[in-house]
Amino acid sequence: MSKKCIGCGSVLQSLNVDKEGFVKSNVYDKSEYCERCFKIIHYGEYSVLDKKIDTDGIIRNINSDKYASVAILIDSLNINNSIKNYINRFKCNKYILITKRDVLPKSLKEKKLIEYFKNNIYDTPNIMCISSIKNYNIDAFLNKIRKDNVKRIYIVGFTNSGKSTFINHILTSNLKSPQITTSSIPNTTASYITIKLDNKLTIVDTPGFIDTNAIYNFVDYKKVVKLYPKKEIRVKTFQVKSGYAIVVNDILRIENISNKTNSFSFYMNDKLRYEKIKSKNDKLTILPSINYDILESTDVLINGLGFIRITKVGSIKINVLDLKLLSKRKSMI
Ligand SMILES: Nc1nc2c(ncn2[C@@H]2O[C@H](COP(=O)(O)OP(=O)(O)OP(=O)(O)O)[C@@H](O)[C@H]2O)c(=O)[nH]1
Ligand SMILES: [Mg+2]
Repeated sequence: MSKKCIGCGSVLQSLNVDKEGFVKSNVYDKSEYCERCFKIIHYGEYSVLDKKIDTDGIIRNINSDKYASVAILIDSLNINNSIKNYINRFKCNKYILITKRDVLPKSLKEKKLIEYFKNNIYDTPNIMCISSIKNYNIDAFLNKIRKDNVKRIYIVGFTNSGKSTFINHILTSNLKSPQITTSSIPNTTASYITIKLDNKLTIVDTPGFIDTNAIYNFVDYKKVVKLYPKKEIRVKTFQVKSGYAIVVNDILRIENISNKTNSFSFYMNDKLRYEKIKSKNDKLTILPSINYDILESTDVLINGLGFIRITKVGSIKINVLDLKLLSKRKSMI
């Protein structure tokens, strides 16, 4: 049987340095990890996998496995309306896990978040918030699926939703060594990684789905690593008068184009550069733009970065790297 990298699931090979699973032939026998994983783990050196993830194939495989249940992991900063279609594609027993609870402000009550999800995205009793980093609800989830007699659980979700980190924490909590490679660049996991936790339960890590609307499609990977918040967000709120705008790094400009003051709260990395400018300043106006009429308290999502809560009725203009990054939802908070 071919040997697999325990970090990303690729079949180890020494023939093509540019393909997944490469290890030098002289270390093949003793290697557990491919060279790409080794470099991520030991040197924080990232390279992007040269492979197209077959999303349809993964969903088909899972749907044809009669023992399958799925845990669908959704990044708490990226709860958008399109998730529903994706959840509906899985036909087996499903659990929804909203990940990275630790980055959202503690003041946002979990009950409220879950109610919001049920009412606006997908209604199910099998839903939980988790934080792998804070070891929050990991055991509660395991207890729940054991009680439900789940035999094989596939951990699925978009890339970077935190699947492999979650499994590593399950391993640690079961006194096993965390082995899977994790990183904030897309497609860290390359193939299925099947881990028999014990005689009753098998966990399968899967390659994350690529979201063609997410920020990593439009920014250099080295920069992407720095954009996502690493810990609890300190929300930045600006009172923005008519004729003023807020610029965030070289990514986004949001302008108040109505005649009343509005309030913009940024639920994204507070280490980014936020700057209030007058509308006549043409910073970032070169980027594509869209106008939104705000009719109720609204969140504008920037896919992969977070969201901006706009509390008052009015009109805004947004310039952004690519309009595909943007979506709107009724305010979650
Ligand atoms: N703050 C926080 N960050 C997390 C948490 N879980 C994962 N991350 C971070 O999110 C990034 C992606 O984590 P991974 O576990 O590699 O994500 P994945 O879903 O396995 O990604 P792919 O393998 O590419 O599909 C990493 O930088 C993790 O450190 C969490 O609970 N809280
Ligand atoms: Mg992974």
